[in-house]
Parts: sequence; C-alpha cells; structure tokens
Amino acid sequence: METWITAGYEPSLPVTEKSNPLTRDIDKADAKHIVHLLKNCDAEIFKKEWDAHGSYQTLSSESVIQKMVHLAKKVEEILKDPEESLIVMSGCGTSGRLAFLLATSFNGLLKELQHDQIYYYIIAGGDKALLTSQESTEDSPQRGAEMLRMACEGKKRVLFIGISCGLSAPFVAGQIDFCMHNMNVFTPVVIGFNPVKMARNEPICGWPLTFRRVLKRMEELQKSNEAFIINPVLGPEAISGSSRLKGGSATKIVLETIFLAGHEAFFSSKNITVQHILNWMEIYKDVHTVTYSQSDKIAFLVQQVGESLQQSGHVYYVGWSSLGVMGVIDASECIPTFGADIEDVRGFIWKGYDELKNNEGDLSSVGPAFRIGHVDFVNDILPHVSKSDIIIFLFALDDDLRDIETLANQTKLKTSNLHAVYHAYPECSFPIDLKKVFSSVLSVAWPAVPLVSEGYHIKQELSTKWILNAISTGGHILKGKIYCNYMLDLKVTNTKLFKRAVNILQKFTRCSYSESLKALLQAIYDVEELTGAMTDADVIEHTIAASTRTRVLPTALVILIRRCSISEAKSRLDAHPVIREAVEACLAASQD
Ligand code: F1P
Repeated sequence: METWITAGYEPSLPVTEKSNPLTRDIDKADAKHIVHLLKNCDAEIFKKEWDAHGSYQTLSSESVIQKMVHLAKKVEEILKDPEESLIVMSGCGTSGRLAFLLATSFNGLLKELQHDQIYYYIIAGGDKALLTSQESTEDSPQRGAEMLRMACEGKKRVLFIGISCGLSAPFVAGQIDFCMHNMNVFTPVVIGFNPVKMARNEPICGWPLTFRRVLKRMEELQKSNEAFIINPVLGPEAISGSSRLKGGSATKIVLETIFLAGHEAFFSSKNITVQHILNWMEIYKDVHTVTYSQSDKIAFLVQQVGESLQQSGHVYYVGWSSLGVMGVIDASECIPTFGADIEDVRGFIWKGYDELKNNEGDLSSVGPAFRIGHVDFVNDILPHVSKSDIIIFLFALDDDLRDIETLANQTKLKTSNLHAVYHAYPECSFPIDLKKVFSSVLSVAWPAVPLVSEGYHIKQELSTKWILNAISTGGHILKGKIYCNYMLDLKVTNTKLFKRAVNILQKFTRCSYSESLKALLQAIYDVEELTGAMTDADVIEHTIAASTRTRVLPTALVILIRRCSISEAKSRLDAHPVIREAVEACLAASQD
C-alpha cells in the first residue's frame, strides 16, 4: 500500500496537496532522474486501484466510468439539438486554460464536420488568464456565477462542467451553486481529484457556503443522475499541490474521452459503453509509454533548460497548431508555481490570436507578454536573444514544414541553442536540411497521421504536455526553486496558495500556525512590525498585497529558521542567488 494512503500521513491535507513519497528527493536529482520520477508519478494517473479495500476511486473505477458513459450520452443529446443547448467548461488557472483548449478544439472538430458549435469556456480572470496568472478571481463565487449566467442567457439546456483539481476554487463553487438553483436548464458536473470529504471546507469570504457543502448537495442530485461528480484519485502531485501536472492531464483525458464518445455516438451511431470508455483509457496509457520512451532526450532538454534558467536566460516555446497552445499553457504556470518572471518562460503560437479563437480576441495591446504570434517572436524576441536563452520548436510532421523551416533558419542566425520537439508519422518525412538546423531533436513516433474523428492532435497534445511539464518543472528544480518536493517560491496570490504557503512554513520550521502566519505577513507587507490594519485584513487583501512582491515565501522561511529580522532574511537571500541553497544554508546553521 502506498505510504500516503495511511491515516497518519499529512492528515490535514487533501490528496492533491499532500507530498508524494516518490518525489521526496526530487530537488537533489539530476535531469535523468527527475524525468524518471515524473514518469512514475504520471503513471499513477492510470493506476487501477490504490489499495485492496478500494478506499479511493481511480480513473478506471466502475463508478467513474459509468458517470462518463452518462455524460457522453448527454453530449450526444446536445449534438442532436444544438441550437438552444450549450456545453460550458469553466475553471481557474490551468483548469480554465484546459477548458479553453477543449472548447476551441472540439468546436473546431464540429466545424470540420459542418455541425453547429456547442462548446464554450469560461476562465476566471477572463482571457488574460490564458497567458498569465490572474489567480485572485479564483476566490470569487459571485463572479463565477455571474460569468456563467451571462454565457448561458437564452439557452434551454446547459451541460456545465466545473473543473477544480483540488475541489477548492470558490469561483467554480459559485457556478455549481448557480446551476443547482436553475436545474430546469443546467446539468452540473464537477471534475476534481479528491474525495468529497477532502474538498475544501474553509469559509469563503462574503458567501454562505463552502466547496464541500456545495458538493454535499450535489451528491443528493447525483443519486438521480441530475448532477455528476467525477473525482478519481490520482495520488499526490510530483511537486506538492502542482495540480497542473497530473490534475491537468487527467482533466484532459476525462473530458476528451466523454466528448469523443458522444461525437462517435452522434456521427457514427456507435454505442457508448463502459468498454468503449475503458479502451480510450488504454489509448492514453499508450501515449504515456510512447512519450516517456524518449526519457533520455527529455532529460537532455531538462538539462539545457535548467542551464538557461540558472544563467537567468529565457525559455521560448515556438509552436504550431494546438501544440503552440500547449507551450503557452505550460509557460503561464511557471509564474505562480516557481515565482518565475513573466518573461522567463514564454510560448508563441503560429498565427497568434487568429488561431487561438479565444472569446475576447486580440489581446496584444494589453502588454508585451500578450504578443504571442510567431511574428511577435520574430519582432520582439529574436533581435535580443542571448547565448543563455533556449528556443524549443513544437510541431508535428503534418504541420506546414516550409513555414517551420523558414522560421528555424531565421532563428538559427541568432542562436544555435535551438531544439525541436516533434511528432512523427510513417506517412511524413522530416527533411534532412530542416533536421540539421536544430542542435537537438526529440521525436515522438506515432503509427499514423491522426484523423479528425480521433480528435486530431489530442494524443500529441498530451504527449507535448508531459514533455513540457517535465522541461519546465525539471528546469526550475535545477534552478533551485524546489525544496524536497515543495514549491519554495510560489506566488501567494489566492487563498489556496496562501494556505499552502503557511503549511510549507509550518512543515519546514516546525513553528506554530500563528508564528508562520506572522512571518508570512511580514514578508508580504515588507515590514519588521505588523500594524493592526495588516493583521486585521482578510486573506484576500493579503493576497492582493503579495501579488506585487517577490520571494515572499523564501523570506518568511528565513525569518522563521533564523529567528531574524526581515532585513537580515533578505540579505541572507541576496547572498545566495539560488533560493534552495539559501534555505539549506539557514537550516544547516540553525542546527549548529
Ligand atoms: C486552479 C489553480 C491552478 C494553479 C494554482 C492555483 O486550481 O489556478 O491551476 O496551478 O495552483 O490554482 P484548481 O481549482 O484546478 O484546483
């Protein structure tokens, strides 16, 4: 039995926030070992059972699969009557970005089949959050409900899918609650990866319910198939709480399987059965095997990216088709997870917003980080590329190879630190001249060019997600942004992240909750003495103040470990550019 399942293992934390025993020493691993550990963690997505008692549901549990069958039938019904119906997916951070990816790509598939589009997405913070973290809206149930109400005006039937990996986002809780007040129109669905009893139960500022209480009401409706909670347990994340990893991948797997099964039933009159859904799970498991069969090459890229980040260089993903979107999604998560600067890791999409098909259209005037087309890469980035920057092209051999070659040659004139991650098919050849432009190539081989009926690039997207997650997680580990398997420099920009930060402080310093809270607030407000106004402010105000600060968590950690002033903590951090080394040095000194 896995250690983390035992009752005494981090009992106050839900599974999605627990630390994974597999990756306890990932901070000290080399690139190859990091990839090996991530591979093993990702394999847990497909685990058939966690223990002999079946204490936790898994992705292949009968109860989970049955609900997926039900939902696929709902999708089929909506396809039959698209005019007054809608499938809305909504979430915060990565969950919202996946809602966007799925809605736009499945609408794209329907367009090719000349069928009305039925998918819609909502992301907390609006489309700006597709590219950068806008975590604070995550805390507003009212905003969530309002955005859903507006999106569904005039619709007679809505399948609403709220995604919150930790079953924690108030934004999503507000939407589910709204659905349950309008059951004549809505069928509410929640996707997350904790048992209901571990869903977040903290009071939500200005709202009478908690996420768990909303789910408890949903459980009643679930008995009559009026609502659905899909919450298999995937085991703790490789980096504690980093739900973009397994949580994000499993969200994609679950929803694509439901939608594709619904499409097959409608377009090809296929029966939706349990076996049908299980077959898809096997296909995704193969994607895991195929992807990680390239572990050595992934590790090579992890090493290169780590070296770039260590030298304060930048990482640029330049992608074609939906693989460009995978790059943007991966890049956007580095800010809250590793405290990265918005410029550290960036993604670029071939035709920019023309291809993105996002709700709010072109956002490039919002700021430089919102210029995401290849043209912007050429104009804004290429002229300033330095030796320490690394550029990774992401494409499949059925993309426009001439365009790829042109940009690759143009990039090569500026830097040789240019690499390719591509998907290969037997029907397509990779021109030797193009191959030569890259200093390394990582190729993932597939048996055939994917078809529209198979969801086109969905397998390649997941494969790319795993590769990029490994690259950015591994790169930041090598940069010293992780201690054991905890985020050392996370951005404290919403209530969930605030709580996670206090938990990390308590864990590593063994200080009380109130001492940890005090140090965190000192770091957030950048003061030696907290005023009454600061201590009395609510958590949301703290997170707003934290959003403008850097190194909040490391500073608080050093204050507690060294029992020192904030100015001393900051100068200790300044003395060690690598945050993990600074914290280790303080820990070692405190044990003398
Ligand atoms: C949503 C989310 C994560 C992000 C960060 C803050 O989480 O925005 O995507 O990585 O941890 O929260 P969830 O609602 O899907 O659990």
